[in-house]
Amino acid sequence: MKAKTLSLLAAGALFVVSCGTTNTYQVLSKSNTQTGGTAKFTQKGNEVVMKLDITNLTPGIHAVHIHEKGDCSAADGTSTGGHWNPAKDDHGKWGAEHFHMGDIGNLTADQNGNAMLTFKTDKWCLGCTDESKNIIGKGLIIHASADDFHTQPTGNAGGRVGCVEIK
Ligand SMILES: [Cu+2]
Ligand SMILES: [Zn+2]
Repeated sequence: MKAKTLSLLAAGALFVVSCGTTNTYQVLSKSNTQTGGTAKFTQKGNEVVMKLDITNLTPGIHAVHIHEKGDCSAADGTSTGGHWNPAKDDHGKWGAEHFHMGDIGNLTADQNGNAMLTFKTDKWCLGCTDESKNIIGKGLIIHASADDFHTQPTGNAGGRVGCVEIK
């Protein structure tokens, strides 16, 4: 039984190596913070897996969104624009009746300011021709505060402390 599980895992790993494309980005600090870490995006078949490994956050809950522009040049991150929202829907919680395509949700930083999040969806793609799914050219933002999933159009998530140009 155990050997069978291991061989299945090995087969899965081979599939990832042969069929997955992973883009890894450094998280840029914004708004006079020391936010750092990495964001990895992997296309696996028709799904995108995002793995965030974030450092130097304030302990507690922080919103994570994909914003409409892959431009982290502004010191406060506002150059990324608003939430990526190709369907012109309302802001909300991912999977609820209304949400933006960039409404990933929240992550929690521990007492040392470290946070990890893995997120998987078939509603995104990496570089496909469907612009309602393509996240290349967009910006990932880590916020100072939590997303309340309610306030329009931002979730009242506060300033922008980390930024990634997804390119
Ligand atoms: Cu945001
Ligand atoms: Zn939103």
